[in-house]
Amino acid sequence: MNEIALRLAPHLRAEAGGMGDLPFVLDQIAVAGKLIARELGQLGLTGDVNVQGEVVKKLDVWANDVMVRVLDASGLVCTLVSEEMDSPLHLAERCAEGKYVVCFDPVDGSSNLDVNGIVGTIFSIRRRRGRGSDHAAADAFQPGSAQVAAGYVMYGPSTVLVYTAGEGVHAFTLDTTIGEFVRSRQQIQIPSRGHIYSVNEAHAPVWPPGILKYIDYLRQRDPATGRPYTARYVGSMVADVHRTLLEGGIFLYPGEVGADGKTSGKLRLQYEAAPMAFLMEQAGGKASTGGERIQDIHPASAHQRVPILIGSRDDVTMAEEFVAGRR
Ligand code: FBP
Repeated sequence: MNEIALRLAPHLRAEAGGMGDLPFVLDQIAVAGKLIARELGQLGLTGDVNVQGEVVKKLDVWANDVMVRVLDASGLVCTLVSEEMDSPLHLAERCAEGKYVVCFDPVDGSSNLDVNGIVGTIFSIRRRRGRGSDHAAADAFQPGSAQVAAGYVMYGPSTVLVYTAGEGVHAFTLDTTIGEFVRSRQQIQIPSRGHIYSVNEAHAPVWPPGILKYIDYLRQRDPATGRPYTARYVGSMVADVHRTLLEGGIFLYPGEVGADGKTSGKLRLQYEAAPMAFLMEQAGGKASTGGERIQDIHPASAHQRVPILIGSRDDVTMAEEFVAGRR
């Protein structure tokens, strides 16, 4: 077995072909993942962080700083968009040479932190369109289809980095004995249909009627059509999408209808929906709002929210049929 080829960095270099210096940016994100994994490990040990809830919250900010520092240090990134930063951060001194825009959610699923649940870091990389700081604003708002790489680091029983650079989806598991991400899966393909649905059903009263009908359809008993599906929901998108990627089925965070005006769901396009959509499509799956392909949406703001249906191709297509009222 060729050990070298299994580590992330050499793997990225081996895959580098047409990726230019993108592997270096991905490797920097892996470094951030290791640092955040170590800090999460500390959290568990101290225990006092859980009691003082607001200390937990600091981890989002700390992880954001780590991501900013490692991406700045790459010298290749001009603009950063983060869940933890109100507006895009342009690293002016980097924009002369910096080729990339990185959107990220430093700690996704943060509500799981104080119960020692699974959280993750989600990232999405796009190439800059222009040179110099006057392009920086436009560069921060590109559709998902402009992504050159995307992925997540999942902090669970083991720390796993899953990414795509347009050549399939690969997974690396952190071997804490050598401090290296070692390849654990390559060319991941999602089953065309699954038997698990994942959604927060507490929001059902404000779901669009098509979603209500669809979930009801999945719960009906009909072995001939592989129903009923079973339900799984961690409440951390990284954990729920990771399971869906490996086992098939569908994860949904639908839009909501109601007096409170929240119509576009909760999850953010730039650093949650679009990167997961790129991954899922690369694995043979699908991701839409119920009507529109997530990757085609042009972001109007850094923190724009979108409804998302993501997972196995046949399951998402079926859900779209219900949303469109064709079933
Ligand atoms: P954060 O990035 O602020 O943690 O929010 C995103 C998220 O936690 C997702 O990971 C998860 O899928 C969703 O929100 C859970 O929302 P809800 O609690 O409404 O089910």
